[in-house]
Amino acid sequence: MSDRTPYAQQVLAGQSIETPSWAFGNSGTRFKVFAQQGVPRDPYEKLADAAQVHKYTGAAGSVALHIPWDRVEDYGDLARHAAALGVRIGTINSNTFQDDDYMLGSVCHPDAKIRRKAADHLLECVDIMDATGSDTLKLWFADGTNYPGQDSIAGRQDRLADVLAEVYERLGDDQRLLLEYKLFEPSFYTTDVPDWGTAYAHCLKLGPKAQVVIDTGHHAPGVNIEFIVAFLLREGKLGGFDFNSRFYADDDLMVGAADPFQLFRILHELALRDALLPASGIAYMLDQCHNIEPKIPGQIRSIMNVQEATAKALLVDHDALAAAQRAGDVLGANAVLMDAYNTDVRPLVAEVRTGQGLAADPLAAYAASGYAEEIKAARVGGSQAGWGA
Ligand code: PSV
Ligand code: MN
Repeated sequence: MSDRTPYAQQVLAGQSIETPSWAFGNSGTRFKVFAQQGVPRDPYEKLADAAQVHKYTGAAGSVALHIPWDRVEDYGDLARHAAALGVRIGTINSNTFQDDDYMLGSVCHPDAKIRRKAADHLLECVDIMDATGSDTLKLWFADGTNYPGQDSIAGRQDRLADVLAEVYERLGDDQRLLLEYKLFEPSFYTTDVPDWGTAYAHCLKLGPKAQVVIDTGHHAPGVNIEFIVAFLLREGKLGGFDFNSRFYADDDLMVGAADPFQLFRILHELALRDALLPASGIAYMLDQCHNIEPKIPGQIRSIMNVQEATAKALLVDHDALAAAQRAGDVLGANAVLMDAYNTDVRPLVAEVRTGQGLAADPLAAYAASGYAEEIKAARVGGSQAGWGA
């Protein structure tokens, strides 16, 4: 065992990764949404499932909501329900992409009435933050165009800036907004927030309560995400992550499934700056859809993947790395990283769990609990939650 093991175990014990409420509902592609048995019918049942992920991992104590998918009568009541289950409401995610009015965009739409509607939705999300105790608003805009000449590229930036400024003004002292970028989809010619630079420029103008969120599936193939992490972290503008993995585009597969080495490299940049714990202010979240795998185990597996990549990142010997870098020892520096990456950290992470009174294997413990059978039997009738594609 490396002498960084106790430190790694201490950080892992305090790590927190938010689960997305929508991961528990049915999802799919534009070709087919496959329904699964036992899927939640409402946000209350989604929180119950999310609480299971926390129960077996000890690391998923907050749950992201997506409005209007998680719209309820009484948000205070929903927050109390979460607390009774041992979890809390995390980020509030807006949705300005599933209304016919948004065909040509939302906050960047050429028609002021549609922009007003979208802005009002974002303000409603801040009201929901007030009611649930959430401190983070997460904004992703599907806005963009499909054809050259369709709309003014610069004009759309002006409209975006205006709405963002209005929402920023509405935030309370302890609240912030995270702006998410995405290369393309659903727009194919221009996207109004396509990359971290655009998101960063808007956040910089807005002020300290605006930061960038990195969804790991939102880049062109081959983009060096850890560079973006290092840059934003240095600038104090890294607000959080939507973790998932991709083989082609925005696949929303389980984090660490496609490229565990990339996840390690990202987490290494965060470990270098001691930014892995909640005190760093970075919101670590999953943003995934489990189209063909069972949802609760899919989330548990994802948390485990993040924990294992984190453990490897924490084992990197920073002193040896810095010494090799100073000496210009290219191979030596690379070897320090690879030694950590190639360590089997599963026993270390299991020890953290047992130290917290949890089972060493969360997936086995969940399977043995009978919860999956229980919800299949109980959740009959009603309409299953889904993201409505
Ligand atoms: C967009 O693709 C995105 O990553 C945003 O975070 C949305 O809120 C989320 O997916 C919905 O699944
Ligand atoms: Mn996302």
